[in-house]
Amino acid sequence: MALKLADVKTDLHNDWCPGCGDFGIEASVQMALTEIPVDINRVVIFSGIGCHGKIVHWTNTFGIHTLHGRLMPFAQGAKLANPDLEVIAIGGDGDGYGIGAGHFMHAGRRNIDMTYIVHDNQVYGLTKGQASPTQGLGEKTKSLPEPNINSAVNPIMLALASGYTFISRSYAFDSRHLKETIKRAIAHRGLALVDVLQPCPTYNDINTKDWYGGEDRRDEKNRPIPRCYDIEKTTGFDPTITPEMSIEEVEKKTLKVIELSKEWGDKIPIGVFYQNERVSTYEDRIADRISTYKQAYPAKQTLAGKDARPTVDLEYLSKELLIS
Ligand SMILES: Cc1ncc(C[n+]2csc(CCOP(=O)(O)OP(=O)(O)O)c2C)c(N)n1
Ligand code: SF4
Ligand SMILES: [Mg+2]
Repeated sequence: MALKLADVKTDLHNDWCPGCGDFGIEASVQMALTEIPVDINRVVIFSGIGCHGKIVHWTNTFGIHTLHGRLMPFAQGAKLANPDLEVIAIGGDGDGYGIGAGHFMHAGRRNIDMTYIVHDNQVYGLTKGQASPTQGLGEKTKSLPEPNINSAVNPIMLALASGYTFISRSYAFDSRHLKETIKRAIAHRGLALVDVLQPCPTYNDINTKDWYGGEDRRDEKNRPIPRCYDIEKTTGFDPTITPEMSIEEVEKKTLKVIELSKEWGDKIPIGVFYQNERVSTYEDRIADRISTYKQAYPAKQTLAGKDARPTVDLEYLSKELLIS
């Protein structure tokens, strides 16, 4: 039976600030869940620590609010223990590109079949607006005493260099685009990144809803000129890398992704930048070594007998691990 929006929302009190882009992301995640062919009892959302992390409290799926920067170890562990789950990791830009950057990078090398959505508001919202790794050099939001002394990381390039096989960007208040991007990320077989540009009206007074919407610049009919443009719709860009393509074609497309990822400011590309269908998933690589993995994965194995005693011989294990 198709799910309704009310089925995937909880009625807990929401304390995000009025006008926060987190609301747009929450609505798009929930709408996407009602439109994909998945048993909601198989969906698990993991979140990091930050304002974004509260999304698990307000979304009616299994949900685990993890530790700051440790979102990916939790989410990947669950998916490997039970590959039948639909795992969605939802983090912040500080959580994933800052303290959790090592996990962000190594997750790309594994290519586990799951989705990673990042609330990218260029600040550490929960801890009162310090510059996050995506805030540009020299920018001074109202919460910084001095302009930012560090230059920004580029999440699209970071993901490309790390091996993510689906790399996309969307905007929190373009709910149709974001919802469709999330659906495509979930459908992709492999690790999918959705970097979501998200206004934080409380601490980031530079990248505001008006700024993204282009209210500060107008065309001849006095209409705002939005900054975000859809790369696939406006330029006909096709992000897919198929197994049949030659190395030269793959290189050409990858260079185009790098070129697009550098655009920022007056024109900000959104959409799917890269979808590589040539790379095996980590689950496939394990199954190549352990032929029973997909049928008898760890979550299906008995850990304890009826007497609650472990079914594995722990004494043997501890002797094995003993360093003499
Ligand atoms: C190990 C650890 N270090 C630092 C903190 C403090 N802390 C909590 S949230 C946060 C930043 C959150 O920023 P981001 O991930 O961008 O999330 P946002 O609040 O912007 O959604 C920090 C530094 C913490 N909770 N745990
Ligand atoms: S501090 Fe910023 S990110 Fe956090 S809830 Fe408020 S507006 Fe949203
Ligand atoms: Mg943030």
